[in-house]
Amino acid sequence: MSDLRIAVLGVGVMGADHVARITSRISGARVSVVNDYFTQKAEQIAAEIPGCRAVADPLDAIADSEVDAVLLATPGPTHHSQLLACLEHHKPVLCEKPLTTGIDSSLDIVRREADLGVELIQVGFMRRFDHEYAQLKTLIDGGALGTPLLMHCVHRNPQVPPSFDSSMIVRDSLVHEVDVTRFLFGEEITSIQIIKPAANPKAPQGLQDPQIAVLSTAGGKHVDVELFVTTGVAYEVRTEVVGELGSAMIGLDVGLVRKNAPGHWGGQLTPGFRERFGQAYDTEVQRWVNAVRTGSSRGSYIDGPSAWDGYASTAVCEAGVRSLETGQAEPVELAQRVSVRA
Ligand code: ISE
Repeated sequence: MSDLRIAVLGVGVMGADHVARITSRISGARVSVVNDYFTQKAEQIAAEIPGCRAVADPLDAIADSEVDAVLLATPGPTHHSQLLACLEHHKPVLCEKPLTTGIDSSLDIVRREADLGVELIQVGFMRRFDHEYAQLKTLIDGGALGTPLLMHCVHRNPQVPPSFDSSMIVRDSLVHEVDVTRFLFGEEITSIQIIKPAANPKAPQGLQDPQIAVLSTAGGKHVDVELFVTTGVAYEVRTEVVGELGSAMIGLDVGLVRKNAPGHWGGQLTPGFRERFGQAYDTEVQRWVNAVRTGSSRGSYIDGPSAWDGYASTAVCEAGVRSLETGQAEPVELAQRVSVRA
C-alpha cells in the first residue's frame, strides 16, 4: 500500500510539529501539501520536505488530487468551512480542537457527516492517547476503583500568548478536561460553573486567571478543575479520580529524581504541552493514519474522538463561557445524539 498523502493546513506551532512528526516518526504517511495563511511560512516548510508543495488556498489544498487526507491545525473560526470541504471531497480529516467555534456549526458538521454515512472526522483530543490517561481508563473500566465518584484536575501553563483572554482559558485549556471527563466517565456533562478567585497579580490586566471549573455529569459525578495559565513555573497537568474503592492519580511529573551534594534532591519539570504530550500526539497521528489506510474496508476512517465528541465539548465550553459571565452554574443542553448511519 502506498503512503497516505496528507495535507497539513496551518503550520504554526502545532501544525509545524505535526509536519515534523509525520515526516520523521509516522510510518505509512507523508506530507504532500502544506497551507498557511502566511504563505511564506508554508513555502519555507514545503521546501524542506521532499515531494511536498505549498498550496495558497486552504480549500484548494483539501481538494488537491495529491491529497488523500487532511490534518487541520488552522484557527478554530476557519474549521467549519474547511470541514465542509473535507466532507464534500470525502477526505478523512484529523481536526485539532475545537471542532468549530459554535454549537450550531458543530452540530451542522455532525449531521452532515452522519448524512454521508461514514465517519471521516476525528477530533484531536490527544490526551486519550497518553499512556497515563489510557492506564487510568483501563483501571476505571476494570472496576479497580469501584464506582468512580469524583475527579480533581489541575491544568497549569507557565504562560500563554498575549492574545489569550479569559474565555480562551475555558475554550482552549479547560476543553481538554471536558473531553477527559467524557472519556474517563463515559457520561455527558450536564452543567458547568466557573468560579473566579482573586486574579494572579502577574497575569495580564483583565485576564481572569486562575479559574476553578466545577462540572457535573449525567450520573451525578463531580469534577473540579484548577486552571492557571500564567504560573511562570512549568506545564502541570494532574488528574485524580476518586472512587468507592480508592483513588488513582496521574501527571505527577516524577521522572528521574536526582540527589546531589550539598544536600539537594530534585528533577526536571515539563516545560510545555508538546513535551508532556509528545508520545500522545505520536500515537494519535499513527493510529489515525492506520485507521485512514484501512478505512474503506471498515466504513470508518477514524480511531479516536469523533465529530460528536467535538460537538459535545464545544457545547460544554460555550456553557462555561456563559458561566464566566453569570457566575452561576449553567446547564449544558445537547441535541439528540446523532450517529453515522452506515
Ligand atoms: C493549548 O491550546 C493546548 O491545547 C494545551 O494542551 C493546553 O494545555 C493549553 O492550555 C492550551 O492553550
